[in-house]
Parts: sequence; C-alpha cells; structure tokens
Amino acid sequence: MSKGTMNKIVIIGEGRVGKTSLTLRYCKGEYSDTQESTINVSYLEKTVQVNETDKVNIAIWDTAGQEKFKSITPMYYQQAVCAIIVYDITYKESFDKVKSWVTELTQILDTNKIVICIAGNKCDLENNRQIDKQFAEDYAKSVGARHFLTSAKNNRGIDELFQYVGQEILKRNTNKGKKNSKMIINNQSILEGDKKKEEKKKKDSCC
Ligand SMILES: Nc1nc2c(ncn2[C@@H]2O[C@H](COP(=O)(O)OP(=O)(O)OP(=O)(O)O)[C@@H](O)[C@H]2O)c(=O)[nH]1
Ligand SMILES: [Mg+2]
Repeated sequence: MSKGTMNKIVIIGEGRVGKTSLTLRYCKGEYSDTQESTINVSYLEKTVQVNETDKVNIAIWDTAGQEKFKSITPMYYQQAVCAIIVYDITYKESFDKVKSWVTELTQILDTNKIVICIAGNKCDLENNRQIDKQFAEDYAKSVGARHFLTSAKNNRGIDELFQYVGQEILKRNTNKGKKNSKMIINNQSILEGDKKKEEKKKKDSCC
C-alpha cells in the first residue's frame, strides 16, 4: 500500500449498541461503562498492521445512532471503503435495523466495491442474547457481508474485526494498483504502436 493513503471507514448502527465503545477500545484501548452518546460524528485514525510488511491507515468515522441524527448520517458514507454496522446481541430491534442500514448503504455506495462488516456487540452478555449467532451469520452472508461477535467491554473480537477490514482494504488497493499499472502499460503500447505506424507512413511516403 502506498504510504499515507487514508482509508475511510464508517461505523453505523442504532443508538447505544456500542459503536463508540468499539472504536475507542480498538484505537485507544479504553472502555467506559458510562460512555456518552455521540453527537453528530466522531473521528479517529489508526494504522492496522496487516502482516509483517503491510500496513493500512484507517480513518474511522463513528456516527451518532440516536434518531435525531438519522438524517445526517448518510453524509458520512461518501468515499467510505468500508462500513461496519453494529447491533447489540441483547436487543433484537437493533438487529432488525441492520437491514435498513444495509439498504441505505446500497442506495448511496457501490456495495460490491466496499467492505461490509456486521458486528454483534456486547457478546459478554451471552445470557441475555436475543439474536441467534447462526441467524446473524446467514443474514450477513446473504448481503455479502462478514459477521463478527464483539465485546468492547471484554475486548473480544475487535482486533479480528479490524484485522479483517485491513486485509480486505489491502487486497482491494493492491488489485486497484495492478489494474492501474495494466492501464499504463496498455497506454504505453498504444503510444508505441502509434509511433511505429507514423514512422511506417513516413517511410512509405518517402521517395
Ligand atoms: N456490556 C457491554 N456494554 C457495552 C459494550 N459496548 C458498549 N457498552 C455500553 O453500552 C452503552 C452505549 O455504548 P456507546 O459506545 O456509547 O454506544 P453507541 O452505539 O456509540 O451510541 P450512540 O453514540 O448513542 O449511537 C454504554 O453504556 C457502554 O458502556 C459491550 O461490549 N458490553
Ligand atoms: Mg457513539
């Protein structure tokens, strides 16, 4: 990956599902049982060490889930290369809403091009689970997304989630790079072909 490229990730989902807690846990190693609701959006940057040699810089846009901010959230989707949709495994309605987030994303972004992850957060509260893991995984698969179980409180599943995001972004950026260099090579061959044609024309018209 070229150094300095910033890859935009947007975190969306119902209010109080743990979007900010996930982000803070991953970026700063912090967690609070009294985390306050986000106003509009918050922004953090981090570098994901994908493997021994490759790093991916990510800019995380942690959106506000409260109803009153719903109309402004789509503004933050633009240019995103990855969306993480969070629900709370102990709150069924938050999973039902995942479907509307997926629909909204599809209307604004090319979902074939971006990485979509669905995170079932608060998995430390297993006894209060309202959403079956297999059910959630099947749903994620059906919309081309990858499902993760996370706990910001117990720091579970979060590194795996962002590691996957980093790997997928790296893969896509590498493919894009290959496509671009192919285009440059093709353009070069066209130019060289034109040059040869031009020289032949000159020769033919000469004497
Ligand atoms: N048990 C448990 N509680 C969590 C977890 N993650 C977050 N919480 C708690 O859930 C509440 C909401 O967390 P936030 O991170 O503010 O949720 P949010 O999705 O950012 O909420 P909005 O900013 O309002 O959209 C807070 O009291 C957190 O401490 C978790 O993994 N387990
Ligand atoms: Mg928040």
